[in-house]
Amino acid sequence: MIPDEEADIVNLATAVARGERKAVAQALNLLDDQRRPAREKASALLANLQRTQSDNRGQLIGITGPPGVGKSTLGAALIALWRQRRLRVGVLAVDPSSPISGGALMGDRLRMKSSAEDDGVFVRSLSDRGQFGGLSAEVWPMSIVMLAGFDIVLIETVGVGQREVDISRMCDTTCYVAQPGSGDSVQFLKAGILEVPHILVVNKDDMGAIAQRTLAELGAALNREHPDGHWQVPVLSTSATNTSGIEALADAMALHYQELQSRQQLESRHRAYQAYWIHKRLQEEFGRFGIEQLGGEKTLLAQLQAQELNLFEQYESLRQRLYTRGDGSSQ
Ligand SMILES: Nc1nc2c(ncn2[C@@H]2O[C@H](COP(=O)(O)OP(=O)(O)O)[C@@H](O)[C@H]2O)c(=O)[nH]1
Ligand SMILES: [Mg+2]
Repeated sequence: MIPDEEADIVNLATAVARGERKAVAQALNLLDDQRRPAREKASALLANLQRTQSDNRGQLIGITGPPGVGKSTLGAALIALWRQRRLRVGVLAVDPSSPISGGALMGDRLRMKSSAEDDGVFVRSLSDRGQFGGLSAEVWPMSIVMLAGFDIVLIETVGVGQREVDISRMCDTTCYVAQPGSGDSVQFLKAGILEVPHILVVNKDDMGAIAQRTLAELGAALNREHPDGHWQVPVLSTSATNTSGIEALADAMALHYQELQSRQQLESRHRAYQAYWIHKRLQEEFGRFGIEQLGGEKTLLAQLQAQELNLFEQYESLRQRLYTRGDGSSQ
């Protein structure tokens, strides 16, 4: 890059870190641009943000669960509460059927300006491109940008099974939302198909007894100690439409973040998300064979987590290694 462009990137990073909407939008568009000069700029931007914003990180929250369970409605209710608490929120909406949208945030009931006017909320919809376990491949790079500019970054994904695993490997706090009367969640948790979330929510509490029963079943099915350690998984009940239980949910999320902070786990977790992201991209591009060429998944992840290089640099240098071996493109 020429010096002028470097200065532009520094300015852009500074404006993103201040949460300026135009800058955030511009940065996200840059990440979407696959042309080579844009890739270089995006790489420089991410490197700058990761270098300068490491102490100033927002909380990355994943909200997941089956379609129709109320994730988007719950997200909107949480956002309204977070805004009352003066927290600035970025949203990466991956669910194409019912994304957390500006529309969901409007209405006098919530006594807030629409997200289009509210400077403290920024919503970006992402396509679910089928790959990446239901998470769009842009999710992690975009999270880096959003985390620099907002106190909370919320990601909504749909699905049951593998997708929860993916989101839990790229979020600080994972919240699984279950449907009253559906035994699936209980079964999946018991069978180990569902990665244990940090917070479990039974939504639609307004449905009454059936919601209470599911709450009890989930509470009983779950070993409350999270596999990460040092965290008891709360099983909460909410009604997103009646906005009940939202404060307790937001408090549990904040508590989990404090826990991660006090144990100084954010930095290492973020390195792990990044390693995982690079590994997934390489696997998509070069297949299992490519990963084996790089020493196998375990070795690769360990190496990536130990490195100081920035996201795209790490990714590109590994791609180059596979291409120059001449055996990467065969998959
Ligand atoms: N009764 C009831 N309905 C809800 C609640 N939360 C969401 N819904 C409804 O469930 C449907 C699906 O909600 P949505 O947020 O789009 O679910 P998502 O697919 O998980 O994002 C909508 O019709 C909502 O109005 C709730 O707490 N109680
Ligand atoms: Mg939705």
